[in-house]
Amino acid sequence: MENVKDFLKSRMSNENFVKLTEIKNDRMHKFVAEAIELCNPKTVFVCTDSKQDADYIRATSIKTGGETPLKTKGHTYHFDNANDQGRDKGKTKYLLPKGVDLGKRIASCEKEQGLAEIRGFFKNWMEGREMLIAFFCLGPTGSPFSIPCVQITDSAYVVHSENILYRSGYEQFKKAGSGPNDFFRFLHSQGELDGAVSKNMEDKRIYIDLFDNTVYSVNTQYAGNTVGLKKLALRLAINKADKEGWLAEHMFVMGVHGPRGRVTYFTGAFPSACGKTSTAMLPEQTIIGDDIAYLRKIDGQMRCVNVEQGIFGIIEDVKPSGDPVIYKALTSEGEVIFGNVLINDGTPYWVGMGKDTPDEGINFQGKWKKGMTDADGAVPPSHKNARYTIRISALANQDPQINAPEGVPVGAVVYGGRDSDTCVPVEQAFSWAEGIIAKGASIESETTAATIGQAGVRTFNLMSNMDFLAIPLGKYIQNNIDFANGVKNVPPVFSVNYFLKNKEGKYLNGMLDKKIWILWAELRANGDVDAIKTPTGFIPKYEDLAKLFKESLGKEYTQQNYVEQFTIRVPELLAKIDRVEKVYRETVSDTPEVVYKTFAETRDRLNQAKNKFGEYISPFDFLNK
Ligand code: SPV
Ligand code: MN
Repeated sequence: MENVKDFLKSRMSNENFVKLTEIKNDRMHKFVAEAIELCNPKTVFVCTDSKQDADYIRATSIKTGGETPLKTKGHTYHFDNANDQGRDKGKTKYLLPKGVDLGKRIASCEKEQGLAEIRGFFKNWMEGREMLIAFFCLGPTGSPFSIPCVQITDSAYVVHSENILYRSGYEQFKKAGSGPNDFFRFLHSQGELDGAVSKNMEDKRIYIDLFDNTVYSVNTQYAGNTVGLKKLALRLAINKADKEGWLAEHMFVMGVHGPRGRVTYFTGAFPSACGKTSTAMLPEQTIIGDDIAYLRKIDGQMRCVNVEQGIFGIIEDVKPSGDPVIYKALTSEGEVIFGNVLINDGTPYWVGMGKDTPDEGINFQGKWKKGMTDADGAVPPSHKNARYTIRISALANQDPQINAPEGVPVGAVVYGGRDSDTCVPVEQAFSWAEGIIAKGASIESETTAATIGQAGVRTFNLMSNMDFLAIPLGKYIQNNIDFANGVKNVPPVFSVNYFLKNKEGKYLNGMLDKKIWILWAELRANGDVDAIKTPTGFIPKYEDLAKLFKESLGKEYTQQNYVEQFTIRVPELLAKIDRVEKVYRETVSDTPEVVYKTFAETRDRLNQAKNKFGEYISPFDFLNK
């Protein structure tokens, strides 16, 4: 290409050319020009931050079949291919130059080879289609956290999702003039379509070029694989944060409301389906974000922002009794995209919505009827990973600080997991570093019978960020430990587990009990309550919980409930340490020594307690010692 501007002019309407070139960033022009040359679209549309452009995108998504309107005003639905219902780990790889190694847990391929392969997929693939170019900002605009981004795609559904989920970034780009150079770039094509659905699942690819801050994604539509600013950007951000000394985490951010109007901001990392979104949306608390947070040290304080402004949440089991805030938003007028739910008569339905679903309708695999089966067994009305896309401003409890450029102070960090028989519902770590290691770097989530594969299998998920790590695991852990250096008030670290069961397989807690664990952590973070020291951390005293249950949920909390839930289960805890340590010993070559030391110390404390009290230790035993 001789001259980028001339080329752009020759391939775009004057109106779109003017919109694009009002941003004076040569690097961005070049990225767009190369994408046009490669993909060869029929037309090009440039999105500004205007409502008119946003309306055009939504209308285009509907016109092209990416979305279909529902009865309620503002609602649409979208279906992905039956084999495109989640993030595709097998097809997601880092493009690494020769000599760069991220360790064996991180999938990669040789950069030049990978680029050639993926360019082959993009070649002329937008022929006859419109290319959409959109500008967004990760984090609030005009803030030390902001990362400007450009998304190029042939899917209006992708841009529409981004319009809901992210802050617009066209004006910010314009203001920045010829900079910045290191903005994130995303190129996506749906590939060949069957109706409006990507069809070549074998050729799905998500390739991440860390050295060029660019992600390529093709032959897929599922948002976790295509919406550049979500999990694709998280991978680039983890790499950038490592270089610049901050943290990019798979975390919610919420305001927890303590006594006398006090608000303490929590960040929390939980693997998928472990209660992260419903924690962030707890009634009477305020939400900043449910999925991705950036943390920086500013003037000796840990501060964080939500990278997003919307939620792409799991819809299964969202019902009025468990998630009243989001249920209300999803059943009111306003912009919502329902993904992979059951549609009947212009109305969306999902499993666990608290009312009967119809006996037939259409879903992600076509026409659906009750009792239908396929090779995997019964076909559910809505997919297990069916989702909704909505702005946080549509929720009744949006936190007023959501767009604060300087973020909010981190008052506590929570790591969530999922197990039926090991970890107590809530526990405070002994220190920041011990919390990072024994809570965050030891997260496991247990499969249930409802998910694919065997029930009861525990999956290791480092800080719940495992799928997105773009740096070696040991380095990532060390960065997290070191992040507390120079911080004046280091926040306490907690673990939570909402999924304990009794011997009969019945959950030991109600859906809203998580609120009590979080409120207790808020009291602890502010030094309002004492706690009981166990071999694995500090757990609540019975009286404090009983009071919180009564005041906040109007529930009687018995000593028997407490003992059942907070018994220290020594054999299971030892087995967990063994499992997690094995992962580090066998698959991570740069594990910091302090990780093994922490495991050894915890093991010693558990063994000592076992010798004194037995294998299953009531919390009262620690009190009476
Ligand atoms: C998750 O799976 O952690 C999500 C949804 O938040 S996805 O966009 O697929 O990553
Ligand atoms: Mn997530």
